[in-house]
Amino acid sequence: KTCILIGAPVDSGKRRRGCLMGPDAYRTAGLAETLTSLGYAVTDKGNLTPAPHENDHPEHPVHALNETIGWTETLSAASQDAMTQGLPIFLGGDHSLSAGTVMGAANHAASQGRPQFVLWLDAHSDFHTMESSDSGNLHGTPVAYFTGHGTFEGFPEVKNPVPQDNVCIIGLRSVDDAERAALQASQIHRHDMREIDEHGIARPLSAFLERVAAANGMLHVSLDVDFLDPDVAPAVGTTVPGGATVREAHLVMEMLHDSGLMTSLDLVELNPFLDTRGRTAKLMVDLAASALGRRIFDRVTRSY
Ligand code: DIR
Ligand code: MN
Ligand code: MN
Ligand code: MN
Repeated sequence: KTCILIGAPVDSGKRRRGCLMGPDAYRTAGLAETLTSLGYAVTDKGNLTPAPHENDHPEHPVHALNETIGWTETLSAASQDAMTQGLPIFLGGDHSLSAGTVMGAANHAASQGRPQFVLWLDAHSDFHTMESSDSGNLHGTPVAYFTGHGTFEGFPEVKNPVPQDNVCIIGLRSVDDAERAALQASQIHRHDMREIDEHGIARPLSAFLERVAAANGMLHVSLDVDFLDPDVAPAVGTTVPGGATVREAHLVMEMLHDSGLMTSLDLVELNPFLDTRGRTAKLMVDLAASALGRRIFDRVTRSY
């Protein structure tokens, strides 16, 4: 089995800079070596660049719109292509990159006649449209884009929108009024931190994985650094207290591995400029390792 590392130094999805350093931080933290030690063949495609695009106007209410459109074009093509070669792992880059990576995965799934599912691990739902976003930051919009919710003028057409019912968001604790209303009116499966506190993180994840398996679906996993508690993962521009613990996050990853369902993965929003001695980068690499089979002991029975 081959893992394909794709550097996506996208920094256009919000105003605070630094995510462009993410891919090299993952490399420095030993991602490729870790996956090799787990028995994978690893190909590193290096860092991509956005497709040619118009200059952005500094006064436009949507920040760096054209650059993000360029990235979406590049990444959707790269994602669709990599899906035919192995398991792509996108080294972000901010969360606007998932507009492209999920679209490419969904195009590939459609070509196989299989449904696409998305697991979104994030403090935020990223379900804004360009109209509903107060910040004008496109990293808050990819879920709306790839589900076909709202018009994304200038972006590539979404030919295979991911059905809302195939999207599961876990870790929510920062959702504004417009997003809450839109989410509640949608079929997206949403699990906030209170639900995790009350029932544990395994319950919503198992239910989702069973649905993916029953549908013979492809599963894209998008892991935002701010899913994690900022005490253990400080290197992100949008920290929100009360996030997932190290063990909750590893359990999600271990269950994903045991399920055998994950077909593509984003590691997003790491801002190495904000890290302390690489600890967030190292934790993200450790989580990727759990998702790809690192374990404490073998399990006799499947745990999902
Ligand atoms: C935030 C950004 N909700 C916004 N979202 C983040 O700009 O509307 N997503 N940080 O992970
Ligand atoms: Mn996000
Ligand atoms: Mn987030
Ligand atoms: Mn659900």
